[in-house]
Amino acid sequence: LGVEKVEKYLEKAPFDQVELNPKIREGNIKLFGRDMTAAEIVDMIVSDVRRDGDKAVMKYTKLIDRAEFTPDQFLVSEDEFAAAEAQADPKVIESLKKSIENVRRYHEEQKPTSWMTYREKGSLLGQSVIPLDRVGIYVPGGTAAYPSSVVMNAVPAAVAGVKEIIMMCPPRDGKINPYVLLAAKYIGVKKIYKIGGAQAIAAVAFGTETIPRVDKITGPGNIFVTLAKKAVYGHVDIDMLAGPSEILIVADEKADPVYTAADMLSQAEHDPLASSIVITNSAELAEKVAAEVEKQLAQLPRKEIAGASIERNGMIIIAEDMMQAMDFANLSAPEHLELLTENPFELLPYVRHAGAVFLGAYSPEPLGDYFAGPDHILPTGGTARYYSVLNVETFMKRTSFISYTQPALSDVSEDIIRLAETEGLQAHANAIRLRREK
Ligand code: HSO
Ligand code: ZN
Repeated sequence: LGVEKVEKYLEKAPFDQVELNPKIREGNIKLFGRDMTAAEIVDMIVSDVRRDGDKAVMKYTKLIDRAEFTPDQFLVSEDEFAAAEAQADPKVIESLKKSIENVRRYHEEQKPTSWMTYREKGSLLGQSVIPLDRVGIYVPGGTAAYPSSVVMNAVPAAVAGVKEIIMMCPPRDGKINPYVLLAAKYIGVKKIYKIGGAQAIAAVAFGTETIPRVDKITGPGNIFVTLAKKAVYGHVDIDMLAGPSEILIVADEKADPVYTAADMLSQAEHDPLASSIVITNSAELAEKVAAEVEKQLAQLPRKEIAGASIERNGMIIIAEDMMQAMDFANLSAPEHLELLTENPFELLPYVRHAGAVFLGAYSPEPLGDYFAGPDHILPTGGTARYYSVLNVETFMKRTSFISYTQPALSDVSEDIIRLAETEGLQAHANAIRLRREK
C-alpha cells in the first residue's frame, strides 16, 4: 500500500468502470469443453431458460450450484423456514429485527406521494405514484450470503407497497443461509426460490412453469448475475449494474489513522476486487494509515481477501488541499464516501457524485451497511454519476393525469390545432375542433 501524489489521478477516475470492473473485462471460462467468455455463458443460459423454462433452470442449478432439485423444490418450504428458525441464535434475530425497523423507518420518509394541481377554469393536472405489481430481488449466496442485503433489498419494496416480492438466492449444499431466510420472512417476502446466477435472472424475467414472471429485478450479484440483468433489461426493468464494492475516504490531518485504516479494511474484506482509497492533505496521516493498515490486516480472519484487495486496489493519495480532494472524490464517484475531517458538513455541499456519504469519525461505513437506515445497495464503478442508491421509488412508477373542462379546452384549442396541423395530423386537430364547436 503505497502513498501517491494526486496529479496522476486528476484526469482519470480511479473507479473507472472499464478499467476496474471485471464484469466488463470478461475472462475465458472452460465450459462443456469450450473456452467461453462470461457473456457467452450468460447468453446461452438466458436463451435456454427462456426456451425450456424449469428444465433449463434444473439443468444449470445442478451444473453450477450442485443442487438436484425438481421444480417444486425450487421454492423454500414451510419445513425449511422452521429449520432455519430452530437453528437461529435469538440474539442475532433481535439485532436483525432492529435493523429491519431502522431501515423501514428511514424508507417510510422517502415515500413519494401522488399529487394534483388546479389549472384554469376548473382543470386538473396530476401524477400518481404506483407501486410495481411484482418484483424479483436477488440475494447472492456463497461466501457473500448477507442477511443485511435481504433487508436492504426487500424493505424499500415492501414500503413502496409492491404486491408481491419474490426472492432468488443460490443454494449452498442445497440450502439457503438461515438468517437470509428469516430476514425475508420478517419483512413479508412469501416466495423464496433456491436458484441463482443467470438462470435465476432469466427465470424471473421470462417466467417458467413454476416461477412467476416479475416486472423488475433488483439486487447485487456476481458477473453472471450482472450480465444476465443487462441481457433481460427491456423485458423487465432492473435497478442498476453493480460491480465490486468501493470506499473513498477523504481525510484531513485531524482524522484518526486507526479508524481510517479500519474503514479501508472493512471494504477490502468483501472481495479481492474491492477498492479502498484514502485521499488526504496530510502526508503525516498518509504514512500512519499505511502502517496501520498492515498492522490491522495481519489480524483479520479474511486477510487473504482483504490483503489481495489492498494490494490490487488500495491507495493513499496526497492532495494539495481539501478542495482538490473533493474534486478527486467527484471524479471517482465512489459507492461509499467517508468524510473523516474536522468539519465534514463543510464539505457536504461539494459532493456531487457518491452513492452514500458518511460524515465524521463516528459514522463508519458498517453503520450504514447494517443499521442506520439508508440502503446499502449502491452504485459502483463510477456509476454514481447517474445511478441512485436503491430507494422506495426504485419499486414505483409514475403515471400522469389530465382533466380539462370545456371552457378550458376552448381557450387553448387554437394553439393545439395549429401544432397538430404543423405536424400534418388532421385527426388530432379534429379531436380538438369538434369539442370547441360543441
Ligand atoms: N458494504 C457492502 C454491503 C455489506 N456489508 C453487506 C456488509 N454486509 C456493499 O455496499
Ligand atoms: Zn460492507
